[in-house]
Amino acid sequence: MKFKGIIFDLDGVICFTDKYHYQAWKQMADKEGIYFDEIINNRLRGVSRMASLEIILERADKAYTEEEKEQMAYEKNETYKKLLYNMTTQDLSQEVKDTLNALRAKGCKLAIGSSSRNTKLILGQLGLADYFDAISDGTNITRSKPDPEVFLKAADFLGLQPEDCLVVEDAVAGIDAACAGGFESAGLGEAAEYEKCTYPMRSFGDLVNIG
Ligand code: B16
Ligand code: MG
Repeated sequence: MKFKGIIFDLDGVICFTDKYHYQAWKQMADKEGIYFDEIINNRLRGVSRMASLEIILERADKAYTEEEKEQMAYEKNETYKKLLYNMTTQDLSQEVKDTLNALRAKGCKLAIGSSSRNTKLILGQLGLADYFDAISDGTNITRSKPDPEVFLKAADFLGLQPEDCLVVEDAVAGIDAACAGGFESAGLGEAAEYEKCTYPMRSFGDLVNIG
């Protein structure tokens, strides 16, 4: 493996919290009478909470104050957290578990690079609270993907340079962030179709064959 470190996005890569984000945003949008569907939801992948709200509000027929927006984002997050509490170690797939362990056995340092402010809660639910060598998430950044800040911090926390780290992402915004930071990337789902992705993958387990 040519990489000394691997930085994993969380939602859409390690686990599938996207369905909970959708349900929680949908509840908020329905309450406000704002049209929201799965296609709009796809645009929220990797995007921060407030930036996600702005995308949803593109379909609103009234303007909201900053205070109202804060309240809406707060309510969405309360709904989302209730859904997260139902997650268990069963929500971590055997493929992800085995691949992480195999990469670690090859000597790679493993980090999380997620936009989510709920990263530690999610990792705890999955039984991964103490697994990673570093965690860079929504709580330690000021600029969200496609800005590279979350990955640059992750590399820094690992004590590595971007060129020595591989970023694993499911979102186009995340691949753009990796590129902007000078990282090579491995992509799943829509990220695998994106021309800026260095290593398109069909499945998480493909990681062991890279480099
Ligand atoms: P939170 P990732 C991202 O996670 C999600 O893909 C995105 O939909 C969400 O808005 C963002 O986290 C912020 O999440 O509201 O929990 O702070 O893909 O970067 O792991
Ligand atoms: Mg993601």
